[in-house]
Amino acid sequence: MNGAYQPALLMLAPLLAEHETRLAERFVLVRAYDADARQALLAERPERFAALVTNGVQGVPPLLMAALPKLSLIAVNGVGVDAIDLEQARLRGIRVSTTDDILTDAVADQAVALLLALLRQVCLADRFVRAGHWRQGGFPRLGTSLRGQRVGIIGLGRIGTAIAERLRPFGVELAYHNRRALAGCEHTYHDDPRSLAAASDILLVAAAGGAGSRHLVDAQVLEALGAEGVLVNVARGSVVDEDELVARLSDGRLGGAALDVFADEPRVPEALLALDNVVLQPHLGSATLQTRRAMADHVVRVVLGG
Ligand code: 8YV
Repeated sequence: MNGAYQPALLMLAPLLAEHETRLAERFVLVRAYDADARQALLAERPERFAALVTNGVQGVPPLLMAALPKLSLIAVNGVGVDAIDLEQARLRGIRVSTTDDILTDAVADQAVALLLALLRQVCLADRFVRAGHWRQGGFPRLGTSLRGQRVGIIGLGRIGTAIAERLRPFGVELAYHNRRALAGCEHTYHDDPRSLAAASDILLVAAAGGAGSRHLVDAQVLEALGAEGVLVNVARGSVVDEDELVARLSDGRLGGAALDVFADEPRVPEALLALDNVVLQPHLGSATLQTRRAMADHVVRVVLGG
């Protein structure tokens, strides 16, 4: 559209370059990835924006949403809507689109990868080899078998169910906690996360974030999981009381944790960095090329009105 009028599209998070190129054929892309850039763009005709692209973590700051009078579409490159003021969107008739089921497999794969990495000490042993310690003697600690473990899943939605399907062939016992029991579900239901944790060796968090699930995994749940228990979180850092988690991992009241998500990303509590009983990832649940391509394809389709 050389020279012709092009509407503006607000980008609060990037897409893959190939997808941004497709969007740039129809829109002037205005990128605002940090608070300063967002503040600056409000001074420049905020009524330009009828649509914006964001991701699950960035969401849309409520004040920014309020300052965009013509906004009618929020296209989320992800499934999480916990960082979006859905009530404001509803009242203003703003459509919020997500990538639905597209990332389910990738996040479920990541959960299993993290769990095995933790139990089999993959990252720790890798550090051992790189540091040259093997020449002084074999790896000093045995790992833990997954077979026979009791796995409790907090949040048996699409991703939680995909995790359960992957774990079944490993010969684990599966149980779950949701607000309500799922009709026809074969796994044991616990109406309270504490009782699930008490009956689990491994607690796996796959619940949606937001006010409703904030600190669902609190001190009592972690206490019930106990010194031999391990926590895996691929959902949102906010679902777990992170201070409690860090304190218990540090003094041995909790056995270990594999974490893809944190309460205040990209800040990771300093104390975790020195611990051997944790596996830490920079929020990579959906981060495969195939998945991110499929997610971005969907976002482009939605923004272009397909
Ligand atoms: C990514 C996620 O953070 O979908 C989500 O809610 O947390 C992740 O897939 C992100 O949205 C990828 O763009």
